[in-house]
Amino acid sequence: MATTNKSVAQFLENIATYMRLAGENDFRSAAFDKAARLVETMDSSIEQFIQNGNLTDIKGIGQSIANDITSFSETGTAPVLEALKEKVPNELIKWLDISGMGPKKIYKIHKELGITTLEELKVACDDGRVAALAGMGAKSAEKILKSISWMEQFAERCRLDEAEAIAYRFKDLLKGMSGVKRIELAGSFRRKLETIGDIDVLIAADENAVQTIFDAFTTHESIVEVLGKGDTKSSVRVQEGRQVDLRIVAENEFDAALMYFTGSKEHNVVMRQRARDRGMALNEYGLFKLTESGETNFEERIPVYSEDEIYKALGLAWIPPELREDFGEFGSFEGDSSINLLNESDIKGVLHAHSTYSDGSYSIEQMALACIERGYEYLGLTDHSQTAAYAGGLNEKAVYKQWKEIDALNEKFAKEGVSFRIFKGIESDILANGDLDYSIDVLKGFDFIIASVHFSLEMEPEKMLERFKRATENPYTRIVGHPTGRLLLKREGNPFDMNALVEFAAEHNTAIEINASPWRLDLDWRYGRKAEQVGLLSSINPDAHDIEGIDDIRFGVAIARKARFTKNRILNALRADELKAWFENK
Ligand code: DGT
Ligand code: CA
Ligand code: CA
Ligand code: ZN
Repeated sequence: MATTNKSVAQFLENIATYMRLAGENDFRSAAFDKAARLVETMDSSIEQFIQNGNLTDIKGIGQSIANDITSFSETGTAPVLEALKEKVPNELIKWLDISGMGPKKIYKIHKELGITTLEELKVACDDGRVAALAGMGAKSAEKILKSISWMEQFAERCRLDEAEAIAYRFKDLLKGMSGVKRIELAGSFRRKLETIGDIDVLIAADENAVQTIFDAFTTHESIVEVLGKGDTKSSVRVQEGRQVDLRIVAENEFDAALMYFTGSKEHNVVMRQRARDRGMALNEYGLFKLTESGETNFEERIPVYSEDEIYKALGLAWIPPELREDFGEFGSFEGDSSINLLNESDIKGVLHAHSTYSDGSYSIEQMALACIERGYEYLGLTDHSQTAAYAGGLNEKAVYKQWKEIDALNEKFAKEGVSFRIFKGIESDILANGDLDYSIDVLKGFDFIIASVHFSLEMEPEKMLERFKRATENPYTRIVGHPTGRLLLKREGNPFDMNALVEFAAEHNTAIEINASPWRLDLDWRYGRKAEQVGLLSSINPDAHDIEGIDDIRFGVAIARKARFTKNRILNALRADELKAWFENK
């Protein structure tokens, strides 16, 4: 991977943080902080200096830090950082996640009270020891406790990408075992909820294989605790902190169980009622007739053995798992009616990606080649705009340079007969008053513009809506980026009236992206019905900062399905020429 200004800055900041956690001399850590800011904001690429061996030509970088940077670019770390990591207890690193706790404060509490774990910290906040420290007081102790409980609440769920890694690990482990007939992931993971509580695995297996399967499950090396082990269900906790439930059923009960454990609870409630209304009982074992007194008659199984057949027996077409939230799906799938949801294979190109021009890790050409390799037909490159200095935003000069590079690459593709094109885009900051971040002369040179808010996120909701509206009606804005600004399980988004923006964007022929990064998944799928009603267009945007990031598109497609999008309302399901025409039509 290329060494970017951003990655070097992060590395240097990391050293400064560790130094403070280790209680080292303030001047030293401050020097690393200063160097980090310097590298992050300088307008040339640090990689050039590394290659030329003249890092010390940069004013403010001395020989020692230059050596650390060189070592980082060669090995991904440096001896100074590794030594610090030996010194600082691992438990203390967790304290950094407590909002409002900086490394200096952490070191002070750790040192003076002789405590290292979160539990010890909670007790010390409770019993007054933290409050008694110089410069702390009762208010600070209370604030720390509140932040810890906030943090722990978040820790009860995880992002979709984290859940996916755990879920696939167990699916891979178990699917090939002898006696396993079928295996599916159920629960909120199958429904593709944006955050996941626990992971549910369902298996149909021969009865004599059940114990061996449970044994393999509960002894996997990634497990830290077995929470329960029975004849049909076992639960474990994995090292990432998540719970995983495995249920094993007989083959003829698999589909009813899959439907039941896919949920949601709210969806199941409606399904059970529909069964009752038709003289039947639906449960995790199957669909049964009712006795005369209205009890489930387990002797009289209705012969339906797939989800498809169960839905049909209840007067519905098969409902895709992503929609099973009792959020309007019953109305849309009544009888034979259904929605032909977007599929991953409908996606023709990649919009919203960053290169080394701003805070991405790869060159434009590397990103383009990665798109080609994945079978995409175009890349809409959108580095950050000039106000986003912290992310290496492009000044006008850099924009012109980038356009030249893109023209040259497009020419090269054409000459080589490669049917692929790069669109000149920018992720323009939306300034506080709703303006875009360049003069009109520059704005009109882009093929398309994504307009995003990156600062003053905490604005009054009414003012924020106005800010977004100004940017949305701007003739150069084609797509609004990550509208709430949320970072899942970390930062709440701005609570402005999203329905109003969805309506406004549709009226002004401007799309709102579904940011496919598992940190964002923003537009939230809950606005999907409004979007459908007003005909809002969207685009499944990976917001890729590196090559792997491109593959986040799968999360975005899942959320788009949850939001009821069909491919005719998705921009990057268009072919390159169609998309270009749409870009030009505002
Ligand atoms: P999560 O784990 O919080 O992200 O959400 P889910 O939906 O995966 O919930 P979970 O793991 O508690 O249960 C999985 C599914 O099993 C759930 O979506 C529906 C079904 N289920 C579990 N408990 C109940 C229940 O008490 N009543 C009904 N109707 N369904 C249940
Ligand atoms: Ca679950
Ligand atoms: Ca569960
Ligand atoms: Zn952004």
